[in-house]
Amino acid sequence: MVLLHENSFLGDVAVTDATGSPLNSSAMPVAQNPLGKIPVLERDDGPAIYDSRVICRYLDEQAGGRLYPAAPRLWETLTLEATADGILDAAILMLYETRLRPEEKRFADWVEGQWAKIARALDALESRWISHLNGPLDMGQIAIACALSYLDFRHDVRGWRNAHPELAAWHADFAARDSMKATEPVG
Ligand SMILES: N[C@@H](CCC(=O)N[C@@H](CS)C(=O)NCC(=O)O)C(=O)O
Repeated sequence: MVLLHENSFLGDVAVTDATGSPLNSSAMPVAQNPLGKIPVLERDDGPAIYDSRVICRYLDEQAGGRLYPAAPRLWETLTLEATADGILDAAILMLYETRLRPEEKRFADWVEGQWAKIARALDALESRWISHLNGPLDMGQIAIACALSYLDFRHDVRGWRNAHPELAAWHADFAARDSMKATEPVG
């Protein structure tokens, strides 16, 4: 959604809601994505495509392609996107553990193992990636900003900003963009 705002491409994509989980995929677009996950993008010119990274790259190309730079910077952009995706996957698994798993079956060490992945990723962003994050706008920055906003949304109690002041300052600036303000998570 942030990419659509940044590329002024909102009017070219119809957005529909879907909710579900590994315990209930009945409302998910499983015919379009056998993994039963959102987002999925249905296209007029080919089969449905899925996974945020695939969809974002496709939509950026359709919109004129300004959020994926040429190599060699591209490899950094894609690595940042993958880092954001990994943070989000771990954050969602933590949420499922407390929301979906019966209390007597919950495994605290496993949850901490997921948080440890996120914490290492945050450390890497703070120590190695600030200069890229401050460069020309790209999809890596958007993905990381969304992942950090998701941590605020679902795992605020972990206080990710405490040990990551430069990342926190970068995120504060980025979150003030119209595209981010228009797409803040609710619910
Ligand atoms: N790496 C995937 C992750 C997608 C994902 O986990 N989506 C969640 C959103 S809540 C979902 O659909 N979960 C349902 C499930 O895992 O069954 C992407 O970025 O598209």
